[in-house]
Amino acid sequence: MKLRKITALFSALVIAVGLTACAGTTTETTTAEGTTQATTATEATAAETTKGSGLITVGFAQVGHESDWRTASTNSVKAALSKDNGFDLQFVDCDNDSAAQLEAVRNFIEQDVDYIVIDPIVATGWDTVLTEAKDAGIPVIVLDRTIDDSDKYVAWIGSEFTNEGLAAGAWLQAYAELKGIKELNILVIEGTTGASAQIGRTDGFKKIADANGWNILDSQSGEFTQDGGQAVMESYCKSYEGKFNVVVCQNDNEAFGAEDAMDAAGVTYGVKGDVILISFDSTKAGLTELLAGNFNSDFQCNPLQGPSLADLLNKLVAGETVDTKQFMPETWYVNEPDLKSITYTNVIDKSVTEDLVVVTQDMIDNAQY
Ligand code: GZL
Repeated sequence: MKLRKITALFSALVIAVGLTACAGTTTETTTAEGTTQATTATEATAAETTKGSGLITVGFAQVGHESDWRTASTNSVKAALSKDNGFDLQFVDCDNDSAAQLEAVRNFIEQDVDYIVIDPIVATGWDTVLTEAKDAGIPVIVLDRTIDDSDKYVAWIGSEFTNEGLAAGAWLQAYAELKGIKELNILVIEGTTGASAQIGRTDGFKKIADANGWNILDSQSGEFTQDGGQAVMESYCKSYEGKFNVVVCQNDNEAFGAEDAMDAAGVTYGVKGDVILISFDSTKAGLTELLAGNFNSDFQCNPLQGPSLADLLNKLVAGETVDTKQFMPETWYVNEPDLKSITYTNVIDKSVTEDLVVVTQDMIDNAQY
């Protein structure tokens, strides 16, 4: 059995025990001039809390349960918004179904919850229901993925996905130069079509691919799932046999599926293989594959947003000003020590140099998801 499958089993047992993990959050507000530490006023006013229960009622419409990352996100929010912490959490798993997610939000409005939290499956189609929430006087907070066609929400906590894609491209450029790889023929397994994570990672990586004249042979959605990643990679192995030397998976679960497909097709990958394998999320199972040399790099996307969400809600209840944008701290993990950092131009046109971290067993043992 693959190392990661054993680890995944262990991790599932550990999570089942109900470990709660709280990662710190770097609070930054990105402005046209750059990233600054700032507290930004918000229009939101403190909602009456409790509805008589003494608890803050929060309706959370979660994407689904498609990946290890999503499980960690759900566990982080449930642990932080517990009754002991003063919350009555109404949780809905929307199973990657946008219609179900809109219905869940409308039900929260009907229930007259104090706050609504949304992790939007896709980035568009939100303005109508957010207008309904605003008209009902219910503040909305967006978590993780972004809403790109409406600003009717109080705050957002998550990651800069385009930067994640740019970082992966910048690493591949430096890695190829270091290894003397002149020609890059790339296959991409995208996340859920229309999700801001899929859009950002695709756009960011493609910007660097285009600048370097790399050949992206194909780019199809694996829905952020292991089955999806395996199905797409099986098709790729047939259509592009012997023609590719890089696979980019937009999350670890797709990469696990891609590994299984390449194993079956006799394609070698990772540090000692013919194909460079790049992933995102940096879950415990993903970092285990990275340490084993099956992945070449893994770009973290931090799901542990629960504590920051609870802090934000408590500030809103108290009528305090809050940060309207909070970015999660993230690390770019690699297997080999040769490259120490990467430099690229980020989404606000700033040249940034960011460290690369060589994964260790100790990091995996202490990983929080
Ligand atoms: C990204 C998040 C993505 C993860 C996937 O912030 O929305 O969705 O990268 C998850 O693992 O399914």
